[in-house]
Amino acid sequence: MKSQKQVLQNAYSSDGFIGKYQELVKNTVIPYQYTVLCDNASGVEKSHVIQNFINAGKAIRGEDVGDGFYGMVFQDSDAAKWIEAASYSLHHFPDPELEKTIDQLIEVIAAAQDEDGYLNTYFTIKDKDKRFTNLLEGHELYCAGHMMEAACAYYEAVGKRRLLDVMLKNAEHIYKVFIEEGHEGCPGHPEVELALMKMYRATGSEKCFELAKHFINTRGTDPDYYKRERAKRDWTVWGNNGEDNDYQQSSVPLRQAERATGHAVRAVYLYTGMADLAAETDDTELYAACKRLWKSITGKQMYITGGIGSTVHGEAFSVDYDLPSDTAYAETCASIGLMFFASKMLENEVKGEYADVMEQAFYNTVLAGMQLDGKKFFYVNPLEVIPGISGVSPTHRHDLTQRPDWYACACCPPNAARLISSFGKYAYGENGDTAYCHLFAAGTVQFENGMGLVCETAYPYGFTIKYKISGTGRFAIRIPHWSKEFTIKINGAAHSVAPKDGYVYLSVSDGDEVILILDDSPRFIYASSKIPRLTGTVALCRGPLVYCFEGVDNNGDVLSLKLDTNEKITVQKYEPDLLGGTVQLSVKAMRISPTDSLYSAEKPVCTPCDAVAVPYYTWGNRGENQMRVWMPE
Ligand code: FUB
Ligand code: ZN
Repeated sequence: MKSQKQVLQNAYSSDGFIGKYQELVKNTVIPYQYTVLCDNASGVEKSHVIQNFINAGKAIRGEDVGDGFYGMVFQDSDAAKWIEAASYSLHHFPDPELEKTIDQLIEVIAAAQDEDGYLNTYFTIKDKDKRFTNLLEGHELYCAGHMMEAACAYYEAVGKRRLLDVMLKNAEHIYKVFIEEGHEGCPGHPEVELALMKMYRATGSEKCFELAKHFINTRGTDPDYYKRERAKRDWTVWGNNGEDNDYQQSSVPLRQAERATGHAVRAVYLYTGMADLAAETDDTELYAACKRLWKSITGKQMYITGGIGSTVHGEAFSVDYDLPSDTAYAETCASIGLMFFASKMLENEVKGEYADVMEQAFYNTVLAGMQLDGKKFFYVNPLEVIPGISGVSPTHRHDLTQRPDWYACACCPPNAARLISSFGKYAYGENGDTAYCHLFAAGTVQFENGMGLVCETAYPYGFTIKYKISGTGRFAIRIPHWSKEFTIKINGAAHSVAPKDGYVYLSVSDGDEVILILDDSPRFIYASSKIPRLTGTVALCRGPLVYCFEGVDNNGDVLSLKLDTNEKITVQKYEPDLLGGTVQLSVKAMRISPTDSLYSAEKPVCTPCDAVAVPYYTWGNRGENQMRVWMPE
């Protein structure tokens, strides 16, 4: 029995923080990304993704494939994620023109589907006979999963079935290959598992459900599969030998997994599918494995910004407590996947820690992944950059100081867009007569159980959240772990209630006004001494926001600053024109005077000063400069 379920909700309000991001996605990100996908954006990496579908359609019809396939083996997924982002956006902002564009694109995609349901432009254009022979690297099931997610989103948001039917046929084909014909192996890049669960709910197809179960239950039961598969092939995509089962999350059956390992995005997509299946089927053993994996990530392998997958080597989890700030990988997609995982954990059990992490990842790494103007994107999210070293030194080449417009491997930009436009899905949930609020966003929400609410808040810059309730039932609101104190008022009267597992449960009636006031104090945060190089350092947070220090606010140099944590943090006033509207924090600090020599026996001279911090998600928006989250104290 699910503890509560996600429903697509409108968390949009034109004056809310999330609403502004959703408008940005609608007005800028979606149109901009579409021009990139059509190869009409100048000066950016070529995409060719739509042309790939056109060319695959030609291959299906036996015509000349023109300029063939271009891009990554998983290029198809960029179009899928764009459709998903655009679909969720249509839910808030109906737009016949955009709908027409999606419908046309869907026809191009449908034309690239083979008679038997197979759909993948790389293999259709390049070599039909190689289908499903390189599960390790080929990404066919990954691309299928993303297109299934797009199909479900378009159906959910707009009610049109065309893409859903295409992807159901595709899912049935995969079912035939892997279940009826007994093809061995599991997706090298998990994703289809979580997508099949969505397909199952959207279409009622038992085949989708069986297939999701199959991939989850068989993964790790045959640890030699990828090695055997590699030995049968005389070709590879990237030269992966299939021998690192930890990397492939396939060394043990998933129910026995103890630690999150390997490629971080793959891991959290996989765990999302597992948690979804566990909730759907009341599978306590599977949920117990999910809990261990959750703990392994959030207790030992996660940055304060909600970033995960700390090493560039394989875009992967490293060993426990290896969380370097300056060489961090922390891919934007991995934090998005962590949010997916968290939201499915919430469907197993309503616990504040899941929504806390969802929020931590969103307001910090996910938002940092996108420039404030919606046109540039970070793939990698370091917690410290030093121009001249970051992006330059061989050990720091992946940690860029500025967001590029686009990437040859463009997984993150459309992923951020789909997440932001579906924010309401993560913010709310319901079960029977209870409506849940996990995340705070101004907007109007209608639950399936008949309850509804209008939420007004300036969160994350205002800490009062006002709900006007319609309908009668229970209303559960998360109290974030960082809010040491909070006040609840119902119709103006203070209401004393103790949180249970991070949520307060209130009985509400039609017309009630519920006000939640959270703790707005800024705080110093200290890291575990097990994390190398963080001893003697401190980070600044306020509400869900992690702050960072940038050179531009600190005389061009943050490396020479040490914070005085005996002094109070000052909260500056809200600046509507700074960084899209923000609140800076300032702290008393000491600046170490520069010396000419590399090393010296002389004790540095320190001069008192004020150090100024901005929210981490806004960094890198004012030109190239130093940035640091963890500061010496
Ligand atoms: O492999 C597909 C996507 O590209 C992954 O999820 C990202 O980490 C990037 O490698
Ligand atoms: Zn990515």
